[in-house]
Formats: sequence, C-alpha cells, structure tokens
Amino acid sequence: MVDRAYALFEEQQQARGIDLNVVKEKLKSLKIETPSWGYGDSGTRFKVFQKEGVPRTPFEKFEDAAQVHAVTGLAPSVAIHIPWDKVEDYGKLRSHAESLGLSIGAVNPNLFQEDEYMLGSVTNADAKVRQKATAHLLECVDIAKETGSRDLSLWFADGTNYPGQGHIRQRKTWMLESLTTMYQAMTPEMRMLIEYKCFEPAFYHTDIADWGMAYNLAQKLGPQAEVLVDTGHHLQGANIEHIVAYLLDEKRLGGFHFNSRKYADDDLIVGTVNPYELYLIFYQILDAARAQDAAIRQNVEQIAYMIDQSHNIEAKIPAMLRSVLNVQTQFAKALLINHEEVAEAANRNDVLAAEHAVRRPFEFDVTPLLVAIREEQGLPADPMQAYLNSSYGKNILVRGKGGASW
Ligand code: LRH
Ligand code: MN
Ligand code: MN
Repeated sequence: MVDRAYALFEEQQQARGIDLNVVKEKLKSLKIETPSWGYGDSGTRFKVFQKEGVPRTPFEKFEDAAQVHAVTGLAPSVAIHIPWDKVEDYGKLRSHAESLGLSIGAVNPNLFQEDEYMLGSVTNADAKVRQKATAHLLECVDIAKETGSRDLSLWFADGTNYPGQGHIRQRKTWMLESLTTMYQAMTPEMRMLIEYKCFEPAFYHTDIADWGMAYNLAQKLGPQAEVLVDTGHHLQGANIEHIVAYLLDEKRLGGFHFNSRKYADDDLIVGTVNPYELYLIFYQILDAARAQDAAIRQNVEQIAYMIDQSHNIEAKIPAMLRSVLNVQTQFAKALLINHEEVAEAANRNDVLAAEHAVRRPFEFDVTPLLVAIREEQGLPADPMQAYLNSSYGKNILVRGKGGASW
C-alpha cells in the first residue's frame, strides 16, 4: 500500500523535474536540537502546571530527549541552560548524553532569573552586577569546553520599562564590552549566537531588540559571532524569511529557535500556527544553498536548527516529537520546490506563475516520502504512534510531580 503511494508520489515529482533520491539524502541529513527546558515544567506568567513524570534532573531530561531521537532519528543533540542544568560534573553529563546516543548542544547562559538582574545584567548601571553577569558568560565558555559544545547561545532580558530608566547608548557600550570579553575567551571552534527579541520582559526598550542590532554586534565582535533567529521574537507581520535571506547573504545566520506564535512570544509547538512561514524559511535556506558564493553555501551548512518551546498544557515528550516532525514535514515540502521554475517565472515577470511555483509543493502530501526515508533508516513509519505505544510515558510516572521547572 505504502509502496504504491510512494510510486505515485515519485511519478508526480519526476514529472515536475524533482529527483527524489537527492531529496531523500537531504532529508536524512536534517538534524534538530531540542532544548532541555522543553522537557521540564514551564508555563505562562499566570501558572506553571506541574505534570507527573517530568524529569527531576538534567540527566533525566537527556533520557527523555533520547526518546525523541530514538523514534525520529532527527534530534541527536540537546541544548542546556545554565543554571537550570547546573551539575557538579559536566563531564559526567556529557558521558550520560553519549551513552544515550546524544550530544550536548548549545550552552545557554541565563542572566534573567536572579534578583540582581532586575534592572539589567551586562547593561546594569551597577558595575558589580555587570561584572557578575560577564563572569557567568565566561563560566559558560568553560562549561562549553567540558561539554564539547560548539555554540554559545545568548539571549538577554536586558531592557527598560520607562523612558529615562536607563541610558540606551551607554547600555549599548556595556553590552559590547561584555560580549567582547566573552568572545575573546572562546576557542576558535566556538560560535557565539546572538538572539534578539522585540520586547518582554522589558516593555519600553530591549537592548538587543531586533536582528539588525544582533547583526551589528556580531559584525563588531568578529566572524565567530552570528545571529540567532527565534521565530517568536518579532513584531506582528515581520517577514522572517526575508531576515533569513538577508543574514544568509551576509553569512551571519547562526541558527534558529523554532516555535509557533499567534500573538507574541507564545512558545507554541512549531508548525502548528503558521506552517507556511516555516516552509518559506526553508525555501530561502534552500535557495541560498544554491548560491554561487561558496561562503553563503557554507553558512547554510552551519545553521543550527534548534527548538525553543515552553510546553505549558501539553505532555512534554509528545509535544517535542510533534515539533521535530513538523519541522521535518515543512523541510520535506520545501525540498520539492523547483528553483529553476521559480526563477524562470520571476525573470519573465510572471508574478502568478512564480508564486504558484513556490506554493505548489506546500500543498503536496509528503507522507509517502517520509515513510520511505524512515523505512530506509530503520525508523518507525509513524514515530508519534511508536512512542505512544511504548511504555516509556507510563514508566516515568514514578518520578511523580514537582520535577524540574524554570
Ligand atoms: C527568550 C528565549 C531565550 C531563552 C529561552 C528560555 O524568550 O527565547 O532563548 O533562553 O526563551
Ligand atoms: Mn529563544
Ligand atoms: Mn523566546
């Protein structure tokens, strides 16, 4: 049955000039990092619901993450957040991850949960607070050495609620000073990914509010600094795929924090609210993968695809499975775009034909393709069902309630 569906699908794609063997290889190379904090209890400012079976330690978070990778083959690394994932011995955490077939991914310093940071961390008017914040950034560089992580992923809650509360230009200088100290401590293999966010928790101004500010910092710091695009961190209507194309052309796209939103930084499961946006992001990436400039193509190869979600009402492991599978589905669809067809229509100034060439693959059902690659990789054809059929979700209930939370 499946074979017939695949044969039909292949015939349809061949007629459009798409070679499914190439598509399959690219699909198999997709890797998506999941966040340790996505396995713990998290929520909104109104309530964090405590779920039964939530990991109690960073070690247990990795055990849950291993389940996501086992049935999808898509999620071999896990990002950590310090101090949420603080442990005595990071070498031990690394060995634990490796014993589960995982690696430790991006190290995320946390400069937003201590009382001292209420009025800013690296941009605080108090020099002692700035020094403490910078020391934490340096501690995270050391942790990354122990965990074998390439990426240090930076997000600052720094900002103000009222005009005059802080001196915007002075704070910009302090931000650069602190990041420069951190940059100099990094090994040549490391990358600093600078994340921006338009607002929240600060509501008047945020020190790194948009991609342009992050890009400017990255340029000043040097080639190991790049921009991190969190899909939830833009004002309504922002054209994220345009930002992606622009940063790729500048060879400064470090990676993504994928999630979905309807209103603000809602941190919902990626691909649930606006799958077409995700598809169009992949369209720009795949277009850049065909660029003449080898440096742009190299940037595409280095993109870190990461999930950043807070599962409030959802069961954590199935929610994470849904996320990585949704990313895989949109990537698969985008791989079916015939770029020559798009270019040919655009060059003729045929607006409707160009739009059609981009949109059409989004409308295909890629299930036969996904089932085919999963079978070739020895993975379950339906990873979600395979997880739900396993006893893992029931077995972890012995952990009880009150596990890790942010
Ligand atoms: C901020 C953010 C950032 C944090 C994470 C928990 O909204 O996106 O990446 O590290 O959430
Ligand atoms: Mn994020
Ligand atoms: Mn966020």
